[in-house]
Amino acid sequence: MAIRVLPSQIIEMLASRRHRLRHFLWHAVRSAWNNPQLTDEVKAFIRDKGWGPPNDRVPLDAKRKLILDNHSGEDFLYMHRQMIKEVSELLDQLEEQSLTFWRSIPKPGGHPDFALPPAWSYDDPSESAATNAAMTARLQRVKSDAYFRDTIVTWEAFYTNPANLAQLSLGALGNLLEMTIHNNLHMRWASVPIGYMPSPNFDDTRDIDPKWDATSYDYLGDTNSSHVNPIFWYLHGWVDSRIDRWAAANRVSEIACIGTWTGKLEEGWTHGAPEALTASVRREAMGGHAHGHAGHEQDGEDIREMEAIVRKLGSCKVIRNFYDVLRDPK
Ligand SMILES: [Cu+2]
Repeated sequence: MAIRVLPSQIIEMLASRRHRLRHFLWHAVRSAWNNPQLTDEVKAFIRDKGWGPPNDRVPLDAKRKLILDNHSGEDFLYMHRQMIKEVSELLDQLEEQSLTFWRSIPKPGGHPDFALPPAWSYDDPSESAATNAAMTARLQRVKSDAYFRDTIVTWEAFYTNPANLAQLSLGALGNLLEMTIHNNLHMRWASVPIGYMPSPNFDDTRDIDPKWDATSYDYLGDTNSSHVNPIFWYLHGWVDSRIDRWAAANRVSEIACIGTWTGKLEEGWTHGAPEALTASVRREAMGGHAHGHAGHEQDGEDIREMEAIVRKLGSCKVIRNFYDVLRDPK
């Protein structure tokens, strides 16, 4: 069995600027929301554009400590479950084989499809030599066999054991999963990026270069591109199946989430339908115009507004991404 590559229509949908920005902003707004550097003016702008998290429900407090009792971890699990549902429905529609998930995290030297891409060295001129060296060392560590043996195996066992799951609310589980094993798995399976968009120092006036919309930009370390990468779906399938294990451990037959935030919904959709994420992209991808429409797909008021929010976040320097697990905690 080779690694599952999604049909081109679905890849194009996932790689569209609209879908990229939705995933990027959903993560970026949550991560930045309580950051003291995010100004009230920018928060008001984000709210005004329909991208404010309901009840300010986000995973981190102003000191970047995890909040485990506000249901924001449910948002994390719910939103990604919607993404999985959306892709699954499209695969059905195309009469293609369904998504396959990791039942357990692939071992070093295990299945060749999941062999780790090698680490790379950081040489970012805007960072000090010490920071570059520290990030390089951390990346090597996350990709090492020892990291699997000492850290991943421990986390995986913890998040699988019903006795532990029975002691956690679903929201606590979601936030813990996201900030521990999930972020690090993204970096463990990441390949050397061609760069990433937008940088934390994204300047206020520049447009987003169309090169970041290419289907080849599928860097797992950036929320703008990670979901274009086939590994994303294996990894998130593993995360998603923790929901059902949690429900079984807690004898919950129907999960009632309070955290169901998926970002600003598309016109005319209410939450709960995966189409609410990307109805218009889906129409284009599946409507038989799968080729050569990159230009017109990039039009649209919603895209302009999302880009404007990205710039505002960038101007406050509050954008964090998966690769930030390699930085010094700030
Ligand atoms: Cu995500």
